[in-house]
Amino acid sequence: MKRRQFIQQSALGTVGLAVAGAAISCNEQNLNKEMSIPQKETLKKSGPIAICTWGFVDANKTAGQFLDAGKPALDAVIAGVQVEEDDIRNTTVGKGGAPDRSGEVTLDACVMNPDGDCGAVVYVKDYAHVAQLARIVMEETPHVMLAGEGAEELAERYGFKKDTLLTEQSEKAYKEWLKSPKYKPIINIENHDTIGLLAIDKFGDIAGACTTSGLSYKMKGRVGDSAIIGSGLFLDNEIGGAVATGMGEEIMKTVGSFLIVELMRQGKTPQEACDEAVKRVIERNPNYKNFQVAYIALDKQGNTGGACIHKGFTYEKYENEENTRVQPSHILND
Ligand code: SD4
Repeated sequence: MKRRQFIQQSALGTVGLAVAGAAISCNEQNLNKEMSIPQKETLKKSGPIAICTWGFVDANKTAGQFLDAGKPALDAVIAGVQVEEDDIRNTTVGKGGAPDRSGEVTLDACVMNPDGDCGAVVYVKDYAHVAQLARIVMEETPHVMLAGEGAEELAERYGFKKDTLLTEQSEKAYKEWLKSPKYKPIINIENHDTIGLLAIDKFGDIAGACTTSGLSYKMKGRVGDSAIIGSGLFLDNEIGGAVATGMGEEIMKTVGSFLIVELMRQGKTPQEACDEAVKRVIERNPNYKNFQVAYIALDKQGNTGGACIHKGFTYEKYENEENTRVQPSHILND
């Protein structure tokens, strides 16, 4: 069986399950019995959906409202994550992000569009809107990833606003940390963290973005999972998408977001796929109680799921003009 045909049949199978037990309309019956090729519009069980990591209500609503206004998913996810890139209260994203051990704030981000194109930037100083910068890499250069000075030069060339990312508050916290610096990077288990945002738009197309300042007081030059396509973010517009947050080193070892999309391709629901990806992280890692890893996922039919190690993680879901908080499955109850 050709790959495309297989995917289409799997997708049909999922739709069949989704409508079982409900009053099945004539169209849906036809869809199950007669259609051999699923059509985008018919397959969608609802309107646009946006989901994002942690409790970023404003960011997720912004993305959702973009979608409701008929904007493409990529515009929506970038507008959404920019809310956090601008929010100085978030110490893990954009302006106000915690610095590395040398006192410098460096940002990582990536984006993917429905065509499977991707762009990423890492180790970026002085510019907060790194998800948009990743989009410029994707759309305006022949490359997928730019690092450091090269990315900053691109930002300047495209008129991005230069900014001081270290705020008074994050500098104060850094100085406090310097009093007894531990080499261990600190991962925030319960509070605001990296934002990864996935959206499915009115046309049924999926896009995603992920943006972060990484681990607080990380080693100079350290880059985490958030800008690594397949780890912090992955999507296939025929299947669905996934994003990650938490200890990037552990996410990269299992290429978590790619894994989730591949598991969904094999027929797992977003929830089952996220559960399996977390299981992979903890399986051979006796230290798993000491860090957080969390995933969220969205499939082509608009089903969502999420899983994490520590209970403190939640995700936001915008659907039918409403934003709700979802508590995903978790391994530890602390
Ligand atoms: C990183 N995954 O750089 C990011 C950090 C993060 O929640 O997600 N914090 O490893």
